[in-house]
Amino acid sequence: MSTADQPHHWSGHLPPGTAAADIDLTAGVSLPVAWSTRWRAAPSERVLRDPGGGWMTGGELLDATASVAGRLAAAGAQAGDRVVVTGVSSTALVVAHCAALRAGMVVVPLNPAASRRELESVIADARPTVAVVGPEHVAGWATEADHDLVVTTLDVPLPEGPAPELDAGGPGDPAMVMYTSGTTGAPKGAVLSHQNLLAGAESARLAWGWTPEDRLILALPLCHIHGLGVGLHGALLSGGSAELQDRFDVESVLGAATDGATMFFGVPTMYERLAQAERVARFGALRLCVSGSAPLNADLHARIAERSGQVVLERYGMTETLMLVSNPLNGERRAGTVGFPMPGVDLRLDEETGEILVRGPSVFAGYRDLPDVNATAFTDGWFRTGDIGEVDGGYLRIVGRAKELIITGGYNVYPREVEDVLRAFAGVRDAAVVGTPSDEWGETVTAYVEGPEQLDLDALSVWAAGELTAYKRPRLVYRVDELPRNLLGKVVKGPLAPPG
Ligand code: MLC
Ligand code: AMP
Repeated sequence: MSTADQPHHWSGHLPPGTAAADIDLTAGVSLPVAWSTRWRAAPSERVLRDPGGGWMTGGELLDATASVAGRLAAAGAQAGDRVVVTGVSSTALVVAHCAALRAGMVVVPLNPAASRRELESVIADARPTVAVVGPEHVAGWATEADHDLVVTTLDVPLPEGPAPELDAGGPGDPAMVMYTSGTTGAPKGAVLSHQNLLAGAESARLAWGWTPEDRLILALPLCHIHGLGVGLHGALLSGGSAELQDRFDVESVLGAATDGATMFFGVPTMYERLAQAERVARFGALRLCVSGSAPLNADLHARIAERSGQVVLERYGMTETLMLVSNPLNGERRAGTVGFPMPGVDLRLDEETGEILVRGPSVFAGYRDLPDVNATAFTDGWFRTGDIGEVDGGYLRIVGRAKELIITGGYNVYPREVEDVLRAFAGVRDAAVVGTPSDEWGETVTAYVEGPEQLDLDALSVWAAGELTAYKRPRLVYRVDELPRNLLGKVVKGPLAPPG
């Protein structure tokens, strides 16, 4: 990469008068320390609004998280033990999450719509002590998966116990394990330390000028890094507040936008739906709207700006690294690019492939118990993102992926996992899964299955629906007599196209 091709330095995100050398993203020690300090200092401030409408103050969060930490500990969970937390957004879900973190336990967030197979593989790998579970059917599966596991509901109605030592997790201690299915099809648990989580949230706070005056509309699920690691953690760190919504609904978001909220974070599919709403002009009332998790096309960016005056700020991140690159709060937000590195992030492009390599305090140290995978995930301490970038005038553009990945509605789907599920269906000889471009979803998961003419594609879809979280399920399924292969017999996906 020539000097001209370097992205702007992250100091470009800092407020005027602040130098990069003055920044220590981890000075706050850990999120639990930073949060509890804030809650103690301002116990009557409203912090979290439940989808049901009730607010929780800092003082209530301080007490509720200490109490739940005591109950988790009395149930046998110690610092370092994994605690699965899964449910649709609510203050109870957040309390359980923060309580476990405050007690030094390691949170394993899980999508509440996960299939039984997915839940079982997470439990087998993470070996949790307690599972805090919203949906009743998931609680049943969890109990059957591990009879020693203490399974409880989101309110954690377990016997009381004295609170364990709180806010004592050290910067290098694990704080969360987030599962991604990965290119091998098997789940990989990205281990994020307290330092990673704090640095990631602090970097977003600095770059986006997040203050105690802010109120975030939080309609993203709280089981992925976007909603949880940036949205929730950042809101609690900034001293501002968050309005939780238990599902994404255009009218609820636009209603909140003109009713006291200041920020919205979303994925492009959400912006596409907002752009089409009659009352989209309301969106202009917000101070800041951030898009990420998938590419936001320049046309959509322009449509939102035209119809609402809102110039969406696009950023790029990953579960393993938290937020990496962002357009600036002040300065040009260049559509079709993701901006330049976030505070604390070092970034370079692989000279041969253009792959984006990163390092910094928010970048994880590796996947749980996978030394072989970890050995190739890093090069000389730089994490290989698997995304291909290009720098143009100091701004990074994501131009492709070195990894096989489909992004649908901001959710990542690894083709290998879906192919493994399809191959297990009677009659299917082989399967190839690709993304088909879609205006609404970005990409649509599409399967080509090799099998006999009488293969029942409807039954196959029903089978896949039982095995996979809904967003991973192929929405388009085509039967083929034979998948295209190279001389070695390996399936080549390039020529795959819908019949006719
Ligand atoms: C829902 N469906 C999806 C889907 N979401 N299908 C494909 N892809 C998706 N993402 C299915 C539903 O199961 C349903 O299927 C049908 O689509 C219509 O449902 P809907 O009610 O219209 O969808 P909705 O519930 O509104 O969900 C859309 C969405 C949601 C955009 C709100 O997908 C979402 O919350 N996406 C955000 C994902 C996210 O948080 N990603 C961050 C990852 S972290 P059926 O068959 O039942 O009718 C990351 C790092 C980073 O990437 O940088 O941030
Ligand atoms: P996940 O593994 O779910 O954390 O998703 C991370 C991946 O999402 C990245 O490696 C990128 O491929 C993709 N991604 C995130 N933000 C963006 C963006 N703004 N533009 C393009 N891709 C993105």
